[in-house]
Amino acid sequence: MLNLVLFGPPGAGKGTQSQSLIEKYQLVHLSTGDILRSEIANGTELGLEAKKLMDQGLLVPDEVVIGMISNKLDANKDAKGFIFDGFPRTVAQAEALDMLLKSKGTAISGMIALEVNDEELQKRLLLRGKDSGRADDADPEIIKRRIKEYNDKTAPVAGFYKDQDKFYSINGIGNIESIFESICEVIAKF
Ligand code: B4P
Repeated sequence: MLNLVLFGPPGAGKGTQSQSLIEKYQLVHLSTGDILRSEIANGTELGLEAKKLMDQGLLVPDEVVIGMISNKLDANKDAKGFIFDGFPRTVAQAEALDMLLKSKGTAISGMIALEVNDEELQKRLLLRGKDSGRADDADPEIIKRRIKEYNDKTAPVAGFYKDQDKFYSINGIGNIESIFESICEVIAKF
């Protein structure tokens, strides 16, 4: 099974690259951001709680996203593999994911981190904010807070996979196709 964690700060291109990866490798795409936005769109209780945090650029509690991922893994028992996009975002989420996959007799194949500097992230997210309707993309102060949340809580997740010898870093600046090729070269080494 190919189980890939796509990692990087907000706006690094995780969602963008996932689209091409799921097609090429026939993986099930698990984006916690997309799942949360669909809960919001459906007006569920979980969605209403998540929206308050997401609109401020803050992370949603670990137990909420871990529960969502567990349900999705159970719902896709015959998958060839998974691409985890935007998850795990904390070390507690990474530990929970390891346990969930172990209980299903599988494991993470590798983490690929897209490296993009803060200035480029700001530029990309504000550009998307012009027509995405996403409150968290519209305000430079909220974007700064998302980047701070990433540096404080999410960046340490890289160390978790480095310790397991599963960490690979890629330059996330440049054209989308050449970044995709670099990711495929890394996957070929798994
Ligand atoms: P997410 O939905 O995961 O999204 P993201 O961080 O905004 O972005 P991504 O890296 O996928 O960027 P994209 O490809 O779209 O998170 C949103 C919020 O949900 C979080 O802040 C948090 O509140 C909550 N959340 C989600 N998961 C959670 C978890 N596990 N735990 C707790 N809370 C969680 O690219 C961005 C833009 O850049 C696009 O417009 C794209 O077109 C452009 N772009 C991409 N690649 C480019 C390139 N190479 N060059 C130029 N532009 C590019």
